[in-house]
Amino acid sequence: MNAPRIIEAQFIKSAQSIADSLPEDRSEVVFLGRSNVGKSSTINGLCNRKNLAKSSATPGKTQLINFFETTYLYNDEKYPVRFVDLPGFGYAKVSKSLKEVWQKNLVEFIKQRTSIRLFIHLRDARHPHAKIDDDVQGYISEFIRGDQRYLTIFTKLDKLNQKEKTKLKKEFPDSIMISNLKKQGFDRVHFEILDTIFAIGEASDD
Ligand SMILES: Nc1nc2c(ncn2[C@@H]2O[C@H](COP(=O)(O)OP(=O)(O)OP(=O)(O)O)[C@@H](O)[C@H]2O)c(=O)[nH]1
Ligand SMILES: [Mg+2]
Repeated sequence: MNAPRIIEAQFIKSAQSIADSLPEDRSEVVFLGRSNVGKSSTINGLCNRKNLAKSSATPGKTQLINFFETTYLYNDEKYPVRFVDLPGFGYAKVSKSLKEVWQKNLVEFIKQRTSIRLFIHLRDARHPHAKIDDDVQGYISEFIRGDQRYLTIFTKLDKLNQKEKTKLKKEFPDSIMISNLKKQGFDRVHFEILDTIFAIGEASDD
C-alpha cells in the first residue's frame, strides 16, 4: 500500500484561546496529552520536519495553541489538513492562576471548535495507566460529536522491550504505537488522519 505523506507544512499562528484562533474553515487534527509526552515531536515527525513545532526536554514547552497547515499527497491527490499543537496538561510548575486560565481556554477550545475532526490523545507507552489520561479520555467521550473521532497514540515506543510492546498492543488494540526517535509508526497515523477526514479507506489497496 502506498502511504499518505505530507508534502508541505507551515506554521501559521499561535493563539491564546478560541477567540483569537484561525477561522474554522479547515478540518483539524488536535494533538493533546500530558506535558512532555511528545505532542510537538509527533507533529514534527509526521511532517518530516525537525523544528516545525518547538519541542524540548523540559516540560511545559508549548504554552499556546499552535496552528500548522499541512498538505497531504495520497494516490496523486492533495488533501489539506490543519494540525493543532496544544499545551500539555498536568504540568505542575506553572503558577496556579496561569494554569487555570490555560485550562479554561483549552477546555473551551476542544469543546467548542467545530472544525476539529480528530482528537489524537498521546500517551506515554511507559505509563499506559496514568489516571490523568484515563480521565481525559473519559472527559472527551462526554462531548465528542458524531463527525469527530478519537484516537490513542502511545509515544516513546523505543523505550519498551518486545514483551512490553506485545502487552501494550493486546491491552489497547485500537491504539497506534509510535517512536519519534526511531520514526516508527507514522504510516498508520497518516492513514487514520486522512481516513477520518476524507474517508480514503474505502479505496482498495491494489
Ligand atoms: N525516546 C523518545 N523521546 C521522545 C519521543 N517523542 C518525544 N520525545 C522526547 O520527549 C521530550 C518532549 O517532547 P515534546 O515533543 O516537546 O513534548 P510535548 O508533549 O510537546 O511537551 P509540552 O509542549 O511541554 O507539553 C523531548 O525531549 C523529545 O525529544 C519518542 O518517541 N521517543
Ligand atoms: Mg509541545
